[in-house]
Amino acid sequence: MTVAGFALPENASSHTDALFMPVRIGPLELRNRVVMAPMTRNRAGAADVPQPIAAEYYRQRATAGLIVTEASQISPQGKGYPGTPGIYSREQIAGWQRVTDAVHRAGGRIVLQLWHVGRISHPSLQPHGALPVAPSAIKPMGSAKTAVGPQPFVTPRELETAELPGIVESYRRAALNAGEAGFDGVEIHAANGYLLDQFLRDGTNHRTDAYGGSVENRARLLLEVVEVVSKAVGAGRVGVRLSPIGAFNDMKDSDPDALFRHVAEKLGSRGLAYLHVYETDPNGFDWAALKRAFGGCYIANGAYDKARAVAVLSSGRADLVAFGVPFIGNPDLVARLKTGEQLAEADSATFYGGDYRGYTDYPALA
Ligand code: 8OZ
Repeated sequence: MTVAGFALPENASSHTDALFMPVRIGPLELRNRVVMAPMTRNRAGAADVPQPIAAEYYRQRATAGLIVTEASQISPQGKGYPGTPGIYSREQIAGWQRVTDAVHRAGGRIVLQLWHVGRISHPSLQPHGALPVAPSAIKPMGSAKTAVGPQPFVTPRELETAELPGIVESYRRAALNAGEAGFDGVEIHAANGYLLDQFLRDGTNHRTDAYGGSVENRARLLLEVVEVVSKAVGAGRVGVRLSPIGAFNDMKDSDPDALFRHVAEKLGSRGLAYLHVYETDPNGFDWAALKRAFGGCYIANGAYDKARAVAVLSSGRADLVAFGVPFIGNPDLVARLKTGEQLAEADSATFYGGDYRGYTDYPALA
């Protein structure tokens, strides 16, 4: 992994400069260290095609050093919510091309987040009403978000070992599609209780084959995906997102320190663009040790405000910081962080689904 221009100059005129220093990640030149975090917005159209309004939404936010798109299913089986976009059909590639063109014309950089939801789905969202699939037949607590509202989760079908090469192949294909759609890279979503995270953590993985049991075995599927995706688009264009202690989607692990140290070390040897970490509790885990284990570019995420972002960069504990909700209400978040301008509050009623309202109608400051 190459990260040039990485160290912050000793004579930076103010610590806030840390956020606005350009950085090179693999082949990508980023204009600042403010990342737009991936956020599900549920506004894709028929056949899970991103609509023209998505191009407008991302273009408005193109002053981010890097945009990570909303999670996008790599296959029909990978879908778990209404209105999420895919990256497996010609129409979806064409829809995403509008997005990457708009962001690039505005001078921005954008990577696509590759997603398979595993058990966080419902037969009504699956091809032919099939059961969702997972490492083990363990039903999550809670409800799936279906087209007709919340429905209790069902017990997923345990994937056969012989099916796993097909899943890996879907990731490879999706990464190639992302390249064709003009993305600068891809982020493999291995966080928040979706399929790859379900394999990593032992609350959801009770397998007895080579993909379950030891931390080495539980990390195997993720590392196979990283391998083929890196071959497809170049390791320097591949990031991975983790959430080591996130409980969302009914997740737990008996020893997250050991598991994620192993995962970070293995990922660190692959020449990846970055590791993107959802730090769900700033004090609940040794994030610095995770960055050291990885050894490359680390993107911190999790309710950061300007002061904490500047502090985490200045301390060397992270190299970039991703902001989520602040980017919804503030398309010009980078400018507002720079000037110290007041941030607009985003309306959570329009986070998931709907139209342009709460999506492309948040103004930038004049
Ligand atoms: C919120 C609602 C639906 C999906 C994640 C992709 O948490 C998601 C997601 C978040 O990673």
